[in-house]
Amino acid sequence: MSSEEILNKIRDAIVNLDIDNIQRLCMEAIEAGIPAYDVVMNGMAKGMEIVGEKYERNEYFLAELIMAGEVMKEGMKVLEPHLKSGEIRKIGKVVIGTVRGDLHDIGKNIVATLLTAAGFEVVDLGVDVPPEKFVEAVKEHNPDIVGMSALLTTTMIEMENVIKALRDAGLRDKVRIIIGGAPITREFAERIGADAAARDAVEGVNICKSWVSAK
Ligand code: B1M
Repeated sequence: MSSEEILNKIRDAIVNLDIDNIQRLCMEAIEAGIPAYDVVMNGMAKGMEIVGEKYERNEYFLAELIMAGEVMKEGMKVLEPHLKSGEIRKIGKVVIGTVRGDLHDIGKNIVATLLTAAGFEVVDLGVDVPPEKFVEAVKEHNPDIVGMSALLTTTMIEMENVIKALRDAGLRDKVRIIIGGAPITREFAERIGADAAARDAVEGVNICKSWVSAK
């Protein structure tokens, strides 16, 4: 089977909510020499996009969204050990979280995993993170970068609240801020005073790498 065929099977396993076979397929991909990184971005993430489209067309409902998230997490269990960096020296520190009111964490987890694989120390605050918790984490961990994720148009505004809270605490200029998630645009990032917006995890990691290498 070609790499493309294996990746398509993994994509379809997400779309078909096939929790029984996702780990086996991910193992097959690794054994076939496909980088774990490609399995996430060109297999599973593609499947999640299709699940989202089906939800929009009322072909899938909330139960299917939850199940698709679970299938993706099962696949990640196989792939994560293959994504981890062997580096001892860390290239920078990132505090990351999904903003208040938002429980979507699959994309944020991929970003955190790929950042770790790229050599960053990552402090993951989880989901539904209020601005005060971002501020506390910046005080405690002194990161180079703060990363925020939001998937809902109703929660993206929380990103601005985090930036305001960092500004009020005198911490805004000590960190670079990157934001991401399906509804996030460059224009929005500029408007709320973030330093960058990333369309996907790969772009996000590249932006973070460029910031620490320019230090
Ligand atoms: Co929700 N949901 N959901 N959901 N869900 C969306 C986001 C939605 C677009 C579906 C739709 O209508 N088409 C829609 C939002 C509409 C809107 O706001 N305009 C929606 C809705 C409405 C809801 C609920 C309100 C549904 C309800 O209860 N009626 C509810 C809200 C709960 C809450 O958060 N308070 C809800 C709940 C859920 C589940 C819990 C069931 C589940 C999440 C499970 C989980 O995360 N653990 C879920 C899912 C799975 C989705 C979809 C189908 C998939 C999201 C996902 O994981 N994508 C989603 C539809 C869609 O996005 N097309 C949808 C795969 C992931 C790899 O992509 O997260 O975009 P993504 O991350 C990418 C990039 O965006 C980027 O890199 C990642 C990898 O490349 N990125 C960053 C993300 N963060 C970044 C940070 C960075 C850099 C890059 O730097 C820091």
